[in-house]
Amino acid sequence: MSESKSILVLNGPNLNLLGSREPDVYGKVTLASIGESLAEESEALGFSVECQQSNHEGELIDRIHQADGSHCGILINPGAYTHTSVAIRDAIAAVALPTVEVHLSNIYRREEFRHHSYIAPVAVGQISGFGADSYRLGLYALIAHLNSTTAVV
Ligand code: CA2
Repeated sequence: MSESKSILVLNGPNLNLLGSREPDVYGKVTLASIGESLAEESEALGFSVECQQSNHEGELIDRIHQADGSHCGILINPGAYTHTSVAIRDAIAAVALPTVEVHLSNIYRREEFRHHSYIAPVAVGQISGFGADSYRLGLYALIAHLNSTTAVV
């Protein structure tokens, strides 16, 4: 693991609308409040988080590249790019930072086009279907992974 104990939390398209639209599908919690909870929980575990969101594929890729050297892992909800973006998958593979994929909804209970993730094969794991708790569970899983892979010197 790199020296940094900072985790990049990256959110893809339309997730800025969380809490204001389609609460039956995505819940009533806002992205800002998810970020605040993650900041508190990560601090208790000796880590920090930097939360970002973009509606643009290239910008998400730039942020993944920039994470290399400044963050030790990535928690990502790629939104609809989960099902379409070879480019985001390649960026994650290229930086080789441990990455956990999260989804608010259970993508396997929804339309068939959501059943395939381009990201899952380059992620440590995936958590899907627990609403805002998916982020919390994903954060714990990522930190457990980072702690277990830290070299003892
Ligand atoms: O369940 C998830 O977290 C998703 O990544 C959400 C994406 C969807 O395309 C994926 O299949 C599963 C959609 C994000 C849209 O977010 C909105 C939030 C509030 C209102 C409208 C959209």
